[in-house]
Amino acid sequence: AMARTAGAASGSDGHQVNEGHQHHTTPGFDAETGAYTLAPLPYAPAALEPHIDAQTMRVHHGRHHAGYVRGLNTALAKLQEIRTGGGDPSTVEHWSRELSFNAGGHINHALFWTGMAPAGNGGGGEPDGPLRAAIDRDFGAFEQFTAHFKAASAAVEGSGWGWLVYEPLGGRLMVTQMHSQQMGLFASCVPLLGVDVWEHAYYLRYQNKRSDYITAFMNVINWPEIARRFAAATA
Ligand code: MN3
Repeated sequence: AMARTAGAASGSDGHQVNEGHQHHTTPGFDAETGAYTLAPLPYAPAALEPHIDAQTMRVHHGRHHAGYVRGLNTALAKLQEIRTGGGDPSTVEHWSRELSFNAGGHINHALFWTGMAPAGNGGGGEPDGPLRAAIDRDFGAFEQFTAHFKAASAAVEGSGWGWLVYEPLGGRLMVTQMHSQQMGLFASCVPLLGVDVWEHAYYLRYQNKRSDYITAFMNVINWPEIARRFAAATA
């Protein structure tokens, strides 16, 4: 069995709760088996139409995200084999790279699905409360944040993500780019809102029009969930 998270327990809403960790509304780990898991989508695959189409959601979640979960569990198993003398120590670098890429892929997507909700039914609009105040303080205005987030995400070279993150040293929000599934985020930053700009996230409906996809994505952002993540990060 793989290493378990200390203090893991099941929350009253049935979601995984890791005490001391912040993403308690983000399922994707089974404390019973110690394995990372592909949680079901929190809504029907067609629920984000017309902004994100059902076929993209099915393939993206059921094949791409599932692949990262498999890769993450495989990397952990291989590294444990090496620790216990059954594997080849010269492959630690390879499996460490696999761990980084697939753990990134799993966690990014777990945050991505729960960071969205159907437009007009939990998704879209604008944040309020402390998150809104922090956005206004750190970006000047919500509209300026939106323009910055969309531009940064559209301009990611190749495959990657755009993120709104909380940086705890300075206590501020930042927008940053991630390349692949893990490269470019700095240590200690807490990811709050991510948009997947790998082609598999949008190509079926939007082809090469990544900016149109990002504009549509803004209509399905689950701001109450992003505000919960911000509250947890700043607690
Ligand atoms: Mn993806």
